[in-house]
Amino acid sequence: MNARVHLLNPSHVSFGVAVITPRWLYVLAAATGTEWGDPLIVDESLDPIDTTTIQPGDVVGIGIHTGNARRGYEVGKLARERGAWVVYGGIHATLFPEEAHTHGAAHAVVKGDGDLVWKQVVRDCLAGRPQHVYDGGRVSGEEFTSARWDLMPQGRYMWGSVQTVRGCPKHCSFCSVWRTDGQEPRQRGVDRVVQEIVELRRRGFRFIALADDNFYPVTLEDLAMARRRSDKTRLHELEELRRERFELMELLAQLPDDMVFFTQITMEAAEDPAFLDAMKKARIKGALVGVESVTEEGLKEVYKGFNLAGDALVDRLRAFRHHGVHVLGSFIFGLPSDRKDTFDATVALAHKADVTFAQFVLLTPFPGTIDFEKWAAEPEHQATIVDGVPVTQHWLIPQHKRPKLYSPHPTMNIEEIRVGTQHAWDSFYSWRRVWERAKVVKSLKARVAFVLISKLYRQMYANTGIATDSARVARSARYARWMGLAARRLFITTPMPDLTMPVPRSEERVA
Ligand code: B12
Ligand code: SF4
Repeated sequence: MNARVHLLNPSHVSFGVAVITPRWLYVLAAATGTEWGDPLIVDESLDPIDTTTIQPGDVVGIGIHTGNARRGYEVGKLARERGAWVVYGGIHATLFPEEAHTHGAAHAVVKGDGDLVWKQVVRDCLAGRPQHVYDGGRVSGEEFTSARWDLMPQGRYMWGSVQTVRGCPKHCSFCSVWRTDGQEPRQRGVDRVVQEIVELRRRGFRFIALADDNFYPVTLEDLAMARRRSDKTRLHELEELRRERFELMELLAQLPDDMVFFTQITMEAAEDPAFLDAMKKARIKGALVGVESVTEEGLKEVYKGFNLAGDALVDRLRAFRHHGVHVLGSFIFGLPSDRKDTFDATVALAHKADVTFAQFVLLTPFPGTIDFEKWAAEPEHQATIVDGVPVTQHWLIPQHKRPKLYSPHPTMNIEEIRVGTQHAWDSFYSWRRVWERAKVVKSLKARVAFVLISKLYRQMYANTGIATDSARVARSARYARWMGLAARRLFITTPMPDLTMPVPRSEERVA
């Protein structure tokens, strides 16, 4: 039998359905080409892999981020035992290529973007001479590969995902994006973005996540600063990036009006009414906004001085809502300046600011970040061993034994922070508050859907993440699985196989 290519998204919990399509699987599937038949795609957040599908001589590509690296290494070793060529890629493999060799039995590791280099990697494996490490680099926006959506299983994902820009000009201390993906935004050609979205709508997807690091890469402040320079080259570059954003939103606005987009954006967009208006017209109805902390001290601690605190923060978040963009506020707990009342104060602010969804995450030193470098350099952390693994490689510790917080806090113990965080989730997603927030939609059916989605979000992201015992995690995964199966019907709609590409207004006029 001919060798096959497998692409595997590892996960230690499987929910049967998933909210957002892991985009890399379908991008790499396209990058594989058809020389070896269509690749076999396995997303373990849906179902665990059946390793008997892997035959000697097959190529198995495994994409890992820090959170699923351990599971990735487990399945990589199983695949190698079955005689396959094992290749790792993704952000974690980019940061630690040697680790994938020592812990994941890799034959090869790809650093950076897989779009252009992957086919060569497959060829080298099949010729029996893979390189130890490949450098896929940062491909330009024009070279991003469009995904093979025809390979997606039916009815398992609620949102399709399309990337419009990579990289972020900011430099938040807890985030690796600006260092791995760069600070120069790599914006993708508008037509190719829209082409993929049209294809997804043809297949019945009306909910699309614009899987960007930051959908607003050029702020009004950036433009003002560039204007003050005597050399206008940078200003013109930024103006062009901004123009393309508006062009994209203008095209999205012409797509069927049942479509809903969601993205990630910095709070500065709230000061740009023209941008928010364009988002509204484009039906970008939701955005994850990294609020992180509600105090100035907290914001300084994460190098996020461009965010606001207190009432000014409430005004900024409300501005999104006034323009019809619902905010998924992302908050971090465990910052040194947090106090016992921070949990309630954060939830109260989220309510006051009309935030529609919220997530409360514990400060985690993710590799590739400034926070991680400082934290891992401290001798006390280097000397801490959990389950035989140095805590500075916390991703290698079995999931249920991982510390919930990685640094001692000046005023609270770890249990207080964990319980406070759990309380914030419970309070924000209580039945009463969720039902209250559900008033943003009109019909009873839509309100019930809103409640279901809120509860599902909480089950998937809170209870499986910060719960302390594995029995509770397993129970939460079961609930999430059940709710997910019920919720997916709300997302997938009638396909529109004949949908055509929208035409830019300027071209319409020329015609
Ligand atoms: C969209 C997104 C999400 C979405 C959707 C996730 C999904 N199901 O796809 C949501 C909002 C749900 C999410 C959640 C989280 N995310 Co997220 N997310 C992203 C984001 C912005 C884009 C990911 C994406 O789709 N990119 C498009 C694809 C095409 O790019 P890619 O995945 O990088 O793949 C390319 C290369 O890496 C490489 N590659 C990838 N895999 C493989 C495999 C092989 C074999 C090869 C050869 C190459 C290869 O080739 C691909 C094409 O070029 C990234 C930022 C980023 N720039 O990656 C963060 C990012 C991946 N997320 C991150 C984090 C921390 C999280 C959360 C833990 C946040 C939280 N605290 O809750 C959760 C974890 C969820 C989970 N359990 O997986 C971090 C990961 C850091 C790390 N060191 O692991 C990132 C990098 C952002 C950051 N702030 O640093 N996320
Ligand atoms: S957290 Fe957001 S704004 Fe900050 S660097 Fe990362 S992607 Fe950019």
